[in-house]
Amino acid sequence: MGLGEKSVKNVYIAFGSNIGNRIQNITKAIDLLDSTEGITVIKISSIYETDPIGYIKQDSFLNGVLAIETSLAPLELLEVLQHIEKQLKRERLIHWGPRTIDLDILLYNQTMIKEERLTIPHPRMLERAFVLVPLLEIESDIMMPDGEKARDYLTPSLQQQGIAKVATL
Ligand code: A4P
Ligand code: MG
Repeated sequence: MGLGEKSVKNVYIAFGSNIGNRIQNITKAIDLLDSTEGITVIKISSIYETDPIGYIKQDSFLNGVLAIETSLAPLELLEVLQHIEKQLKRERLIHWGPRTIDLDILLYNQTMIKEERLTIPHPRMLERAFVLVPLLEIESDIMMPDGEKARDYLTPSLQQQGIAKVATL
């Protein structure tokens, strides 16, 4: 790295949509991300149709995971993601409820962050097949900052969660 050059971080982002034209919401969000200065989309997982977890009286989701490279700091990246959510007219009516697009930071290099606005690794990522399956699809050897392999969390009971590959972009 030369003087003045910003270091590039490897970051994984989960996306999910369960309102409107879900594929179009996802494609738009990815295009907006990739056209943001300081962000390059490197890999996109398949798109999975998934049963809602948490608040279950809502339509099924399309979920997936992106690998990006970024020179942005964690909170700068969070702001970009929230701005894109806003541009796609996401309305927060019900916690864990329906959304046109949800963009969550899963991993930021091997950094651990616990701040009011941002927790990395994402606190629920290891309990959710709709996150783990696409993440492992694009990065099968991915490690958690505590040295565990993400793959070891994909237990048979987690694989019971309804999730099916439906498309590739
Ligand atoms: N925040 C803290 N850490 C992070 C992070 N690593 N990445 C804060 C992104 N944001 C982070 O999120 C609330 C606040 O979390 C943000 O203001 C940010 O400062 P939000 O997106 O506004 O609200 P939310 O989506 O209702 O909450 P959250 O935590 O994103 O919900 P989850 O845990 O992601 O659950 N079922 C299926 N099948 N597929 C889904 O995608 N998603 C949810 C949402 C529930 N059930 C689902 C799915
Ligand atoms: Mg979110």
